[in-house]
Amino acid sequence: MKMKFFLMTAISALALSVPAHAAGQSYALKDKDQKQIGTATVAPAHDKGLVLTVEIEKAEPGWHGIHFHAVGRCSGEGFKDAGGHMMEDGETHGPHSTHGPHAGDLPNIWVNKDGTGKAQFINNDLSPSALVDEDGSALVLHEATDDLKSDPAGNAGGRYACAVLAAPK
Ligand SMILES: [Cu+2]
Ligand SMILES: [Zn+2]
Repeated sequence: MKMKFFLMTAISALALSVPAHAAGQSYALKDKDQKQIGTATVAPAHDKGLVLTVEIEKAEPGWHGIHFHAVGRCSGEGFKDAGGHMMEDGETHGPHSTHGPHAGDLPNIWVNKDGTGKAQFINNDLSPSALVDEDGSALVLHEATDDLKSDPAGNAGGRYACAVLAAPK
């Protein structure tokens, strides 16, 4: 059984146990009006993979899908230029699908009633260098909950915010 990712810490009540400024490279998550609604930080794991820290300042309360998308462009209607999820041939979406998850899939992130949310994720399928490929990569926060099984994108609704992690070469 593949154990691809783990939700480490998700709620602000645990904020004191999370480093205030995680080591790594930080990126602005911006909504369609180019307003920053949060920050994403990517750091290498010591052996393999990466640690992603997400801090949301303003989003709708509840669970939200979040994924690494295949193209480093936060443009187009609904950020469509970011493309689909980072994946290898034959992978389907979500840990509950037979051929899942995609390399770029992550657990949902919880946003509190006040619009803030924090989470840390480990992804052992992607290293920081894997994000810097020919067409770059982006992180996309969705409006709705990812059901972690519906191909190709977990029925996670529209794309609410986006961060370019690496621009296309
Ligand atoms: Cu997505
Ligand atoms: Zn996916």
